Amino acid sequence: MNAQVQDVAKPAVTGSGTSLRSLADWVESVAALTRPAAIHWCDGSDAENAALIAKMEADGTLIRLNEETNPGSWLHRSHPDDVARVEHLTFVCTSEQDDAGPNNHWMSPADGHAQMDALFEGCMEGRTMYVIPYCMGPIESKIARCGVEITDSPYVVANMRIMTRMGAAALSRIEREGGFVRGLHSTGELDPNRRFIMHFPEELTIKSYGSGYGGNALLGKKCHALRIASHQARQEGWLAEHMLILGIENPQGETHYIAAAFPSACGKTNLAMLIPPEGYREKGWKVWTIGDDICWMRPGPDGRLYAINPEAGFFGVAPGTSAKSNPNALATIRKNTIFTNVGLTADNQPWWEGLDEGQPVIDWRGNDYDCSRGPAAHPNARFTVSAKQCPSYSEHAEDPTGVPISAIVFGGRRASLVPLVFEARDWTHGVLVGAAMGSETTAAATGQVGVMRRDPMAMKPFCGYNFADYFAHWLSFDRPGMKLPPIFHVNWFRKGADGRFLWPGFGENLRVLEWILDRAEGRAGAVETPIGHLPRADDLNLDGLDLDGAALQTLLTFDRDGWRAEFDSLGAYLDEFGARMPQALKDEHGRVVSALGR
Ligand code: SAT
Ligand code: MN
Repeated sequence: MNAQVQDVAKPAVTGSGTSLRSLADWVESVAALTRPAAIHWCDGSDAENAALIAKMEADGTLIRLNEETNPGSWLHRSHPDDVARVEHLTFVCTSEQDDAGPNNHWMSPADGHAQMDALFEGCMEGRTMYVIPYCMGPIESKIARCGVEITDSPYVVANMRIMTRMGAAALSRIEREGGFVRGLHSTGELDPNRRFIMHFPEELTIKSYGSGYGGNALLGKKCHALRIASHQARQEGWLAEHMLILGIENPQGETHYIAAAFPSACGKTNLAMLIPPEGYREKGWKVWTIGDDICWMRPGPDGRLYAINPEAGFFGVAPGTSAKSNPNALATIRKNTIFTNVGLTADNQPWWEGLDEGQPVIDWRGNDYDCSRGPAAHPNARFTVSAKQCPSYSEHAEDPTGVPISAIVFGGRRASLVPLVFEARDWTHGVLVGAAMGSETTAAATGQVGVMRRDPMAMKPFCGYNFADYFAHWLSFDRPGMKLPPIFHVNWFRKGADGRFLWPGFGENLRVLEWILDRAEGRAGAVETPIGHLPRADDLNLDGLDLDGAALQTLLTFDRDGWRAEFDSLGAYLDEFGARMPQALKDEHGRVVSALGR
């Protein structure tokens, strides 16, 4: 009788299994805790994906979209309470609270594990547990790193297959290397009161419960490639950053690469896929996409920083994506795309606010669309799609050595004060410019939208350790033998008195990027101010741009009084980190404050 009960309880196993003892033991221990009905080792094959998709279509997790207009594409409607990252439920569990810093929610590792393991206990009963080996970065790249995510969500498996190099090749690398980041995920009951995203950087471990949303559930993305990787990067001398990477090819055929940090839902995907304005296109300018969200950079033998995109796909914001804002994205998502929380047209095409054509008849919750009840698509509705489908995807995106970075750009969403662009005087000043970043909050995280907050280097939600140590790590790159790129700050979001954006943005941003690259080459002019070097109107190529003189004036003005107040508030922010804040950064702050005068 007993033997029979044990037989029934033992989960059926499908897929390869592993020869790596530490991985096999971990999977076994997770199964003992979560008690799934079955275990499947994912190989990433087309057949496996087709079977998962069929299962999800049958149970309503995925809804087939119009096969003619959107072949191979699906709609997923998440639970209405599970539509964004949950920063208030995201923890970094380090032995010492100070190692996580005031920028993170902290719990002791023992308490974190106890709390999570209580949630995971028996949570996969009746479900299949999927084991997903994945690689962040080109599979042959030394800069790439591997992880294994265990999840009970087939939606997560399908998304991880697009967003990472997932399956057999990753498993072979893991078995060869022996080490990997451990991620355990369950959608649980999708109850916001039983939802936590916990990181244990010292153990290279992630535990996530109660959400199926991208940033909370696709553990290769923010949890691994930023929070855990930032910790690894600090130990090993590299940088894991919330940055897009793009290549700009000039008419001479030379391509220079820029890494740019912006907070979530501030246009990283649009900038990474930029289409040059007509005048530039005619002359032969081209823009190449390497990545739209995450950048891993490390010094090469020549002292330059080399970057890879650890991801293999885009998890982009759908609303606002249009033929004007991002035609490359529209072309990318025409097939084989998973849409989450968009609306539907009468003929089953995906629809979101800002799309130029079509009419919604069903909203993201699955109700008849009624504009008085809010938008058709959730403001944080997303598409998941392979980067390979992007018309501007760079052939160098798969280079194992990465691409050399010629300029680093920081940018926030700032309605006032912050000019269109300025250049930091040197690396230390540039680190201060990154630390000073502020931005208005967006729908990518739950909570109020449009509130200004400090978001250093766009890493506030993603740095897996104390920001004071993070700034010190950035400063440490300025050493003999390094050929560091210049650092810039941009603001596409400045508004006039009438509340309208002053800068046209989108493709026209190339004008600013051209100035940035010319500065990097020592070719473009600027005026020096206490906050850095600003272009004069003559220093920018504004040919063919219809921009009113007063708007341009505002965009390029340095407002001394406004910056004094900004630097007072920045000083108070840096002080929150106490003695751990590097003196060099405080000194740099002091230098700018005295240059601003009283
Ligand atoms: O939700 S994600 O974290 O994956 C995207 C984002 O907010 O940047
Ligand atoms: Mn992001």
